[in-house]
Amino acid sequence: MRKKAIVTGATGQDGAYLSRYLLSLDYEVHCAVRRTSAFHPWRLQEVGIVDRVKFFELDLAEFSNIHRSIDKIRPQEFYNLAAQSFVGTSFEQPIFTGDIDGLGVARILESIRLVDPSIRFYQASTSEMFGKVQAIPQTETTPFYPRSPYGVAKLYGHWMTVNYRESYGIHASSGILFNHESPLRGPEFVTRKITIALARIKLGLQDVLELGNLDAKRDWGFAGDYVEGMHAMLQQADADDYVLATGETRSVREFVDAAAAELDLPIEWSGEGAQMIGRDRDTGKTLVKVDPAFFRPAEVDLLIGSAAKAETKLGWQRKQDFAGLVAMMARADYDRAKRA
Ligand code: NDP
Ligand code: GDR
Repeated sequence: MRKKAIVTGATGQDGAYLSRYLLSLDYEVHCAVRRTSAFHPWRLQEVGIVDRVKFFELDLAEFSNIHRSIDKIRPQEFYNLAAQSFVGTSFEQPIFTGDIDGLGVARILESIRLVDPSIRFYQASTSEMFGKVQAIPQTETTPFYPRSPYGVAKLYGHWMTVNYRESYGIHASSGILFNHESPLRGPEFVTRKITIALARIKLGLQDVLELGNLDAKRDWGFAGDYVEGMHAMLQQADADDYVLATGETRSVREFVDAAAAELDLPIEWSGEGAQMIGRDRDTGKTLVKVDPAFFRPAEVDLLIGSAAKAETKLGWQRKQDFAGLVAMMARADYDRAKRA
């Protein structure tokens, strides 16, 4: 019999890659989508699976909806990828973010406990829980210190996952994933914002790229690699928590440099902090400048993870390196901008 999986957040970046991966393993994939005035499963279309998954309506704000869906579908595995996932917005919508990213997890776990405690559960936890980092690199045992309403809400979801595992024996795992990107990344996140803007600048469709904190450092991997780790966590005899990361960290400015080089737009930097400017080395034209509007009330300055436990216990390995990831994203956005 085919295994059934529910994937929430299926219309998001990870949802598309995970659904495609589960289909490749012959799962019956039930994609949860929330009702909107216009249904746009563009990522599922881009990965070529929109006709191969089953859709059903689900909102993490509604307990009865979650409970009934689990009861009706009766999956063996439940992947919770749904979230208000943009850290910047969480400062503007802290209560909504807490409801979906925190309490939403409790609603699912409670439904699983009531309907069928043998359903295996994956929670999309995050390196944002480390926030003001207490150790370098960060591992499963590094103390948490979230720096945004998003990080705080995700920490509640993480501890509820641990608690339901320890209290009720539910096979509930928490993947503490560091930033992972792709050509399917939302355009508001810094990597995709950079590749979209530089592609447009290269084609003469835009003048300048405006960014916030250029010194922030992230551990950036490829989303396609990370969804394989999510699945591996649910195949273990025992549930547990795992960090997925590359073990390398780069600044936002380094990401800009790598994407610009890929598009043959060499950048020369001058100034410091909020005064920093990136100019075209050949023409002197300003290509990148800082806009304080993109700074956050509290920042996570340096994230770098160790995936040693996942590598040893799950046999997980990331395949895509930083240069390959940036090139893939820059090329995809250049081709998209040319077609538009
Ligand atoms: P996206 O922002 O691309 O996708 C988020 C998904 O959640 C979308 O499908 C969205 O639906 C859905 N969603 C939002 N609110 C609700 C709700 N109330 N009810 C049901 N669905 C909802 O995120 P990613 O794919 O990048 O990330 C997946 C998960 O992993 C998220 O939980 C994120 O917080 C977490 N994470 C991501 C990391 C990353 O670097 N990408 C790193 C660590 C954790 P809609 O399309 O309708 O908006
Ligand atoms: P992050 O991703 O907050 O790490 O959360 P984002 O790409 O938004 O920011 C990364 C870093 O870049 C700095 N930055 C900017 N960010 C944005 N969005 N726009 C800008 O113009 C800009 N300029 C500088 C930010 O300040 C930050 O330091 C992502 C999400 O996917 C979360 O859901 C996930 O949990 C974490 O990654 C791990």
